[in-house]
Amino acid sequence: MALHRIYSCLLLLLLLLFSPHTLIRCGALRNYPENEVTLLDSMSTPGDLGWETYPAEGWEEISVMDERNTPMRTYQVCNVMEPNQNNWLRTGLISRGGAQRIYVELKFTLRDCNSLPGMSGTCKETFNVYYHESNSGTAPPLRHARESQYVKVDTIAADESFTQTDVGDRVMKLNTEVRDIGGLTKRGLYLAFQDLGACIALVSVRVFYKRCPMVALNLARFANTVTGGDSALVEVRGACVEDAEELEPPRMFCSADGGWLVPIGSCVCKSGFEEADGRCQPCRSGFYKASAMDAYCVKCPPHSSSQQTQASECVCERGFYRAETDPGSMACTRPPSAPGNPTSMVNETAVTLEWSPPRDTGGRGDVTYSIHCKKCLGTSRSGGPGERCVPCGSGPRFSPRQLGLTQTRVLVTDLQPRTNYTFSIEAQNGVSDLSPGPRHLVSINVTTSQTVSVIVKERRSKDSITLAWQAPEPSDGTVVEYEVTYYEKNQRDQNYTVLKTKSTSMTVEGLKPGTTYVFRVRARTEGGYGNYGGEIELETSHEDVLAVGDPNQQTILAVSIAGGVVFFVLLVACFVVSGRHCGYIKAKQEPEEEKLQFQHGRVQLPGSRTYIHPHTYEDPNQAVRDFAKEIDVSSIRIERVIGAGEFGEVCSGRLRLPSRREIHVAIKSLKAGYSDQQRRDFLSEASIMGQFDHPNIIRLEGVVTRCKPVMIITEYMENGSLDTFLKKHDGQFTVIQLVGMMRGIAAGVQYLSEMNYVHRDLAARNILVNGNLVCKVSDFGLSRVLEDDPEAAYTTRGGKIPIRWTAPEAIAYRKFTSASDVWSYGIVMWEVISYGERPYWEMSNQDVIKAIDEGYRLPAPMDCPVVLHQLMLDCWEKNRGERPKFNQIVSALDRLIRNPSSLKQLANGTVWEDTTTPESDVSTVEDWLDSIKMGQYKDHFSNAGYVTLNAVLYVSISDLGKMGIALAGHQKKILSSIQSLQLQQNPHVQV
Ligand code: ACK
Repeated sequence: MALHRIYSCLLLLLLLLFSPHTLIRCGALRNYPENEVTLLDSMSTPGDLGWETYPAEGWEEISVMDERNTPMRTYQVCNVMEPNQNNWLRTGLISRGGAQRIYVELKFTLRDCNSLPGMSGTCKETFNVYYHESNSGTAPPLRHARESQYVKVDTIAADESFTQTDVGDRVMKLNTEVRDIGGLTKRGLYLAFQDLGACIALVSVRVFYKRCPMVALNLARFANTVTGGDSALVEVRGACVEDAEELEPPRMFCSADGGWLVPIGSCVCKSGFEEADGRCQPCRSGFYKASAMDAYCVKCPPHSSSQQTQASECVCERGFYRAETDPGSMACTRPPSAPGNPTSMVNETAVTLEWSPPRDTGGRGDVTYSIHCKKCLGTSRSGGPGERCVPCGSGPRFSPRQLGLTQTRVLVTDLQPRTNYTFSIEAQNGVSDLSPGPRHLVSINVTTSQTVSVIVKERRSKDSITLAWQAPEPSDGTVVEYEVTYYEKNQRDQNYTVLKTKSTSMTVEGLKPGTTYVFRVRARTEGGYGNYGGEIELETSHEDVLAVGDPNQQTILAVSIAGGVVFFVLLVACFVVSGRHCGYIKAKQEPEEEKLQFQHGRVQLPGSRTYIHPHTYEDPNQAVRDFAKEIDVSSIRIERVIGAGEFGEVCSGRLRLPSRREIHVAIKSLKAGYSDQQRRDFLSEASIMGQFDHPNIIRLEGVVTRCKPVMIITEYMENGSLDTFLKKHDGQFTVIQLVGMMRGIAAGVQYLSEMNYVHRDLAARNILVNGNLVCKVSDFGLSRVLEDDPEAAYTTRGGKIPIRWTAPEAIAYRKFTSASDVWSYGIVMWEVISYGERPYWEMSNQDVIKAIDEGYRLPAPMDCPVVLHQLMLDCWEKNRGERPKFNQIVSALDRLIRNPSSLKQLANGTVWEDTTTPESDVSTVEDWLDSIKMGQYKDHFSNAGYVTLNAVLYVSISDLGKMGIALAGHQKKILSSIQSLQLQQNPHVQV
């Protein structure tokens, strides 16, 4: 016993020998990541740690010096020679700082038992970590430590244990392991370390929690946020920075690993401020920003200025104005000058005034004109001395109007004859009313002349009327002639007749009997025509008026009807022609729609196979007969239930068809009490699946429809659906294996798209995985495709859509195409790389739609090669025409598989590090295992049949388990080396 103790002490000394070397490097690198808040760091604790130990001869606190000769404290134990070790070490109370989940980072060295001669089973290579939560600051004494009092965190094994040779070579084998402890509720906790007989130096213990560090984004500040207790996201409201206001409430999500995700909404700088370096800065003088929605301050417009900084508008110079409706960006303007060159043309008691626009419009385009009218009575002409002028009042009529004229012309009628008028024309614009200055007018004087006085009827007969009128009073000009105009009442627009005479009466002949005519008379003097002296309606006397309608009119009617019919026929023809034309153009623009038409019409494109929609069959049973083989129920043996579908159970079983070997199958059955519609929908999946034949599409074996229950039989996929499979094997595949899965799915959907089939519900849950990791697309059907999907949500337009997987155009207006399948495929890629993580985590569907619309895209999952994330982003192009086609996706993935080193560059900016540095020239499994110091597993590999390096490239973590390699550290090391082998070269790798 004493001998054992001495030997252990010797080993401990060996640990100490090279601990300082380690500590120097650890100590020098003590910079914590920004998103980690350290609660305890044994290396930064000054003086003794003074942790409690039990028993006394167990863990021991040791001082070592770092490179700056600062003493550092570590705990070591090395009772490897003595059996039944149970050595406890416990920290003081560690306050949890409000976090519900904390992380424990342990740095330690561990002695390889194999390198200690004669250890006969007492030596261990692991230790246990426990914790105890406490409000009071007391912990159960270690002397009586029981598992019910301390909760076990994990058993810790070393990735790197060291040997005697390592000690001699002073090769450092420092292990770092991190474990998390969730669901904490009490004030603090104690950590305890249990050694059962290993040789350990616990170099450093650091306890921290994660938070999303304070950031400013989109002019909003997000405070330090402690991450959620479970893996859920914490939604955080941002506060706008100074002088900014909310455009849409800024929000972000703090992820469990301390990263910010999915910014939604933003702030904008208030009016008078603009964004610079993530802050809002005031506009300089001479500049302004009118609205928060404007991006930047801009120079004041002409004739305005801002004397102060942070101006939201510029003030107009003297004499310049801004109308109420003028935007702030418009130059300040002034009233226009007076119009120019007024002219008049008098016609008896009417006058036409014309003028030219003002020389200066005041800088505006909204110049209008108003006419001011004055009537002057007196001896002298037009406004001269001795004349009395008064406003015209409401007598004269202005055409088109008196105020707000937009043309430079107006007709004034109903003036008094032989009267002097003064018309003043004023130009105005949008700021005229704002200017206190005098108005700018131009005036013109006008004198009116004479009108023929009232007409009277003298005589009438069946075909003539005699009129008489009085000559106008003597005026400036003598009457040259009179003009008599007449037309048949109500026919004015069609036909009127003008007659001339020098006399003051006239007989108009050739009129229709019993018909009313309208007559007007005006005089012409040397100065032009006067006004008409009113109208008179006169009727010729009656005679034999035709009883039936005018034959001409009948003809017109007949022609109209015939014309109408012809017109209608033409209209219909045009409509048909234009309809076809539109259809053609649309088909050209939307090749997918063109395809759809073909598929519904069951037209096969030459040289290609096209999927036939079961709805194109009048009898859906015929579609089932055409595409699915009827299987005799006696060939099927049901073994067990493996799940539940919408229509009934899913079972696994065996199918033995005559003269074929028995195969493993999945059997979906239709539960009792179904309706006809349900039966049709259920079987529609078979009539769709039965048309496909591709290694990455689930294969239909047949259907049972002649007896109950109705069944669909497909090939059996040992590993079930991809999402559950990935979650179950988190982190256990090499990136090449993951790319291989993606490639298979892409090849399957490429085949579907070539068959013109749009899946609409691509998601990891609808992909099945067989025993060889081959992924196959499943879940075909009609209405049930989405009804069946628990992820599908009702949209505002009705109908269910799996929002997180669906392209925006399909959500917004149901534009489902192969391009929208590409979008969903990108999401499936993300699911694969993140091992079944839920896309957009716990965000609500509404938030997802909004974030996508604002341009947000899912970030690269952990350890995701940059090329794969880029391919995902390409699949998520907003414009569906810019997304890659499935054949391009398959080729891209093939290139990656052929050239795995292109996967080394990770999206987080780092490069895949091969930590195991296998010999580059290894050619056998034995050499390879030796090169990574795992030679002890040679027999495990050869017994399991892995005799070539190529075969090793397929090994998964579950294979290692099956071989009997159980230590987590060793599994990790071997898999990581396999990944290196794959990534470094191997063009022959095929998954
Ligand atoms: O994730 P899972 O194990 O895989 O649970 C679901 C369940 O049935 C309901 O759909 C499983 N499943 C469906 N089709 C098959 C199949 N062809 N082979 C194996 N499992 C299947 C699916």
